[in-house]
Amino acid sequence: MLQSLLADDVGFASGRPVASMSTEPHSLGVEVFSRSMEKNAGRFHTFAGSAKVEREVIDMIGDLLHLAEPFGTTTSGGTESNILAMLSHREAARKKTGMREIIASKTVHASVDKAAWILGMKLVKTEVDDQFKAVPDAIEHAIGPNTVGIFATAGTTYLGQVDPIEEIADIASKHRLPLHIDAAFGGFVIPFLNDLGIGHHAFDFQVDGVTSVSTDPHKMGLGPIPCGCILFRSERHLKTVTRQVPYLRGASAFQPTLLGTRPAGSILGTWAVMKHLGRSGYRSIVRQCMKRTMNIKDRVEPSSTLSLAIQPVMNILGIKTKVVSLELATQKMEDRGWRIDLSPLPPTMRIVVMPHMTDGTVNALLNDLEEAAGTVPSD
Ligand code: 0PR
Repeated sequence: MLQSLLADDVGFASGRPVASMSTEPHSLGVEVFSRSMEKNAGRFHTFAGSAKVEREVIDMIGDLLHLAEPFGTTTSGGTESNILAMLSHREAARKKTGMREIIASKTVHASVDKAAWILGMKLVKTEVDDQFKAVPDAIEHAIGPNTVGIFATAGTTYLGQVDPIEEIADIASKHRLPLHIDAAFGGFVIPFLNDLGIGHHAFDFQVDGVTSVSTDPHKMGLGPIPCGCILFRSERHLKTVTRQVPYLRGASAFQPTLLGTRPAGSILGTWAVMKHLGRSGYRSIVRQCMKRTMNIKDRVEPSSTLSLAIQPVMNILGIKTKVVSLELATQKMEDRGWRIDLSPLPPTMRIVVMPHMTDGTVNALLNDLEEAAGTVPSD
């Protein structure tokens, strides 16, 4: 019965999901997770070994993001991390009265809107430039007496763009505001782009003024879902989001997560995948994804029916149509079995070139894209 119910799922092995930020998790992570189903990361007193492993995951991610002594936690993903980051901004400014405000550009992920909604805060959205990057001047202009923090993105959901983090960090420091970087996707991509010489972006704790960074092993880290991570530069910030659970003992008594009971297995799986792949493993995965991203770019650019919204910064592309409407072309792609997104800003078909996309998939995708975008509307 279950198998027949699941017949409608479009798995990564089919190559059809082309706008997902997650992928088939590395088999080692799956193996470790499947052996660890009973383990609860909300009870680290009982699962003290798992707590040590979580600490090592945090340290490894700290190493990746240039923070020698990270204070943080694993989370269920980018949404929870953004909620925690915003909570830390709110709690650090408890003395401020009135509606507390967070500033972020329009391209910030939907989970930041959700965080503001949950936390009873106001999200003030600022303009982006013609490359869909946050505009530092607009952010500075939006700062007012109720502002308690700033969010910027390294690897935007729609286009994989990186905001000008250094300039935004200068503004945050000048106004003594905390700055959170949402690198849910980019955190496991940008360090390797830097290694490969494909682009250089300072986006993490290397930049003075950045107070927290989140990144998700369950996206380009190839870890099993759910595994996100948020790191704070100082213990003070982590403490602002930590609550005591009175009846629990030892390590479980102080919880910085939104969740109580949560799987330790995906954290353990992530540890195994990170140890196994190492920097060189991730670097070759990113190299491969970027090669395929450039293959798509090379076919779209000269096309008479398709165009790119911006030059790809990482393995995410926003594709526009020139003849038929974007909605129609996207629907045709869906009808052909592709699982693709329609982004609003700018209006584009969104493609995320994850490791499950092979050269064959890319070729088939482009053939279908050219056909879907090439039919005149009256056909
Ligand atoms: N930050 C950025 C920049 C993201 O792209 C995403 C994920 C998140 C945070 C949230 O991460 P989690 O899904 O791990 O909580 N964006 C995904 C995507 O666009 C999935 C998604 C989509 C999540 C819509 C929430 C949502 O409301 O593929």
